Amino acid sequence: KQEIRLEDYKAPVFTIDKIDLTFRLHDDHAEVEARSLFKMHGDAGGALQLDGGPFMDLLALEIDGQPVPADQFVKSADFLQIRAVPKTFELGIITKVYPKQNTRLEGLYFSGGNFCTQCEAEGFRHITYFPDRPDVLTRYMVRVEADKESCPVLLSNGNPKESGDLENGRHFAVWDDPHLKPSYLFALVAGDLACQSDSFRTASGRHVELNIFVAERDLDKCDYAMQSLKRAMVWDEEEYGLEYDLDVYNIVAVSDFNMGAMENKGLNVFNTKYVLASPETATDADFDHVEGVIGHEYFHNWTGNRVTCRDWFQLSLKEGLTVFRDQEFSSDMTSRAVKRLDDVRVLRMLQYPEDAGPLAHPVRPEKYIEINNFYTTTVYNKGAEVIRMMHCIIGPEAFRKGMDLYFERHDGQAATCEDFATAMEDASGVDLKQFRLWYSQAGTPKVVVRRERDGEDLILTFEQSCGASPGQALKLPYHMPVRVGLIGPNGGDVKGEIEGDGVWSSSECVLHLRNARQSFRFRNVPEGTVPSILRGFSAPVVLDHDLSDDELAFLAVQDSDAFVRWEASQDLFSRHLVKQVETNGVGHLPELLQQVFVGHLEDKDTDPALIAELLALPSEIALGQKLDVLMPERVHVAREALAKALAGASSEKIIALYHSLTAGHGYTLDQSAKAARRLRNMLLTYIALLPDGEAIIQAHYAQADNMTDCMAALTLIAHSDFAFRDQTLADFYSKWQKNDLVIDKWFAVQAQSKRPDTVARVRALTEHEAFTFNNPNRLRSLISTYSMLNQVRFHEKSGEGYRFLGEMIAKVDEINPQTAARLVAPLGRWGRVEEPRRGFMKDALTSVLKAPNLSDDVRELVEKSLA
Ligand code: HT7
Ligand code: ZN
Repeated sequence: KQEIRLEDYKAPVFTIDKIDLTFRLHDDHAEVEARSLFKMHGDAGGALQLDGGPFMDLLALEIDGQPVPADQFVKSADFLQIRAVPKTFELGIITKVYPKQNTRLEGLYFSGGNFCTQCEAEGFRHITYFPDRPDVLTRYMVRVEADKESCPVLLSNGNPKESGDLENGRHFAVWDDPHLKPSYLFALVAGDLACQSDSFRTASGRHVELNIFVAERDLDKCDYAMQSLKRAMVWDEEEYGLEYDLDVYNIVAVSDFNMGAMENKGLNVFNTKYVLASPETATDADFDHVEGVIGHEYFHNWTGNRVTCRDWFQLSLKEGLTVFRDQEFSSDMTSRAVKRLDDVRVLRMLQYPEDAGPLAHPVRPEKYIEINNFYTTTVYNKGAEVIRMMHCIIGPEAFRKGMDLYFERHDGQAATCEDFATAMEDASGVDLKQFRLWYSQAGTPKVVVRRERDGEDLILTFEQSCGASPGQALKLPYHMPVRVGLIGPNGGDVKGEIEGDGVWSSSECVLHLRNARQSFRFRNVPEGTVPSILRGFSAPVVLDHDLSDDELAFLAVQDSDAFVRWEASQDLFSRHLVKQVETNGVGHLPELLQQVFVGHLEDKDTDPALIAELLALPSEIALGQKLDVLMPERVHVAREALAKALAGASSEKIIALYHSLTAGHGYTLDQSAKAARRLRNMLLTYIALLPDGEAIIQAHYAQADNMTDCMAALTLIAHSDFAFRDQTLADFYSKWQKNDLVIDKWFAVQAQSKRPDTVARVRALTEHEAFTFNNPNRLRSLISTYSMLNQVRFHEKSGEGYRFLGEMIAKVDEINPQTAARLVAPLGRWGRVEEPRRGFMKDALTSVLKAPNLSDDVRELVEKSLA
């Protein structure tokens, strides 16, 4: 495959006025008839080139009803070229495809007894020959024909138009989508599905039928998704004035899916993981994810569908913006403070390593070989941070005006990131020229802040820098918003008159950093005032400050900003742990750490969900990132030792708080009940380290009446040497073996175990009767959990973890290249470790390259990872 470059973008030469598609679905194949009205613009030398895939047969090709002679077209594995076409014409194509043989899960495939499609990014070309690019927008009319008994449900995009019976026990349905759309938003589903229905009336009075289609046995697990959908519809109307624009909103849940969900116009296809939820089978985090992903796909209807992307380099235009929108929705539905911590943690754990490694790329990449490899945490999560910074820089009112302007200008079009930034600029009057570097420069900037006193004044001096990334040696300084507050010696907010590029609003200010080095003077700041810097994590940077341990302890308790409180606690723990790791020490528990920890335990004024996060030690992965050289074993040992010391020093308080949270809490999904569970389950992680912890954990597991509590205990049991460990895991398996999503948890919990035998057990689990290489959820639950989340056991000094992952990548690649490619990243982090690990990691990558028939997807990432 050839590299595609942003700088080579050319507008399409052909547009399509409309397309009529007919799908004739059969047991072992599907026939697809496509009739499209083409119009040529400018001069294409008369030739028409269409994208196509290697897995379909061409049965017929006609122009204006006349067969195209064989010498007038050329067909290759990935295109079809017709030598000469008129200026306007109807193109008729019949193709034959094989859904049951499609294990790649793109194009038309079969999952759980149902036909379904996945066309983003380039799946439509595996259904028919077409200009499969997002800037070719057209009107779709789709007729689906299938056996009535095996496929009673026939769905496509848009509104239902017609349906009826055919001969031989078959039937049909016609769907009409009045909105222009690119081919990646096309969808079809046909099968035997049960349906939960509801309805919604939009602000302007449109009646919308809402349906969630699932397997009959899962019908009792759709309520939360339906309620979430209705909440999302209200939220988008209230926050952005955006209404739904069809008569039906259909959601289908399928169990074999490469990603989380897909925003096809009027017919979202979801991974079951983000639809199905009941208290017995889903954790509180699962419920939150269902709400977030349902919201995300719904919000795409405007940010992605009504305004789509001009080309795939602009992917973050829809994904970064829609993640920002789903984050804000979830913040409004749950706890804004805790949601922000969750999002920051994800960014640091997944995106920062990507941005620091061989696969680093800008939010708007400049080149790719396989676009599926660019559905990354950089495009999604850093992309959302870029939108969040714009929101912070221009303020919420101007941001809303900018969104209105963006829709006014680009509704029905395929737009660019530049169009979005221009709309924000025009709406606010703020110059975002320098800010645009966030789209084009890769890497996580580092910001060093130092303090000086000058009489009554406090001066903060910031220095920003950003290390080299692949293909980008030197970086220019970014425009970044840094939210700052000042906490006076008595714990209250101080407001110091500011000199420099910053604006106060109520108790804090936004500093605009634009230079490599820049100072801000705050006038009349009382002695003993502590600055609270980067509130709300207002820019995705690594901050280096000069606050003392005492000052951190002060902020951890006193700051009115939840993010800085949490960050100060984390910094305090990290400082101690990094020292332990670097000196290979097992020193005493510092008094200050214990005081802060107890302060959090005794805090009765803060949301218990936030307390849970304040009590958490930095993860092994977060600690690893603070080291120049990753020492996974030492990190693990030091962290366990600190946790044990903290638990031991406050055992009575921990156990008392744990029991107080048990009392009086029946299971509900209220925010307060969820918060109590979060805190109680965090306390349980400390209890596990106490001498009498085993009994409490066993009781916790036995008494759990919901999956949140059950998994909290099972995770600790899986880590442990408890005598009942293996039996508990076996019982769990036999209880839940018919529920795929719960069995995914069973695999994941074992993959996360810190026990020394984990790598052997994970390998053995690939032979388990419930393991399959064909289902992406199952693969992720075992292999990604192990290699991405279990730092100490993945980085076994023997290199066994790396060899295992290399073998898995090659094996999965034969079945599903997209999913295989998503397993590669952990092996690319060899620059962070020393020999012999480094050599073992490179060996594992090299062995993947030797696999016969390696896909472009995997090859692109492995080659970059070795570079
Ligand atoms: N926009 C959707 C992307 C997606 C996808 C991409 C490549 C391969 C398979 C895929 N399934 C879904 C998901 C989203 O961001 O909403
Ligand atoms: Zn998305």
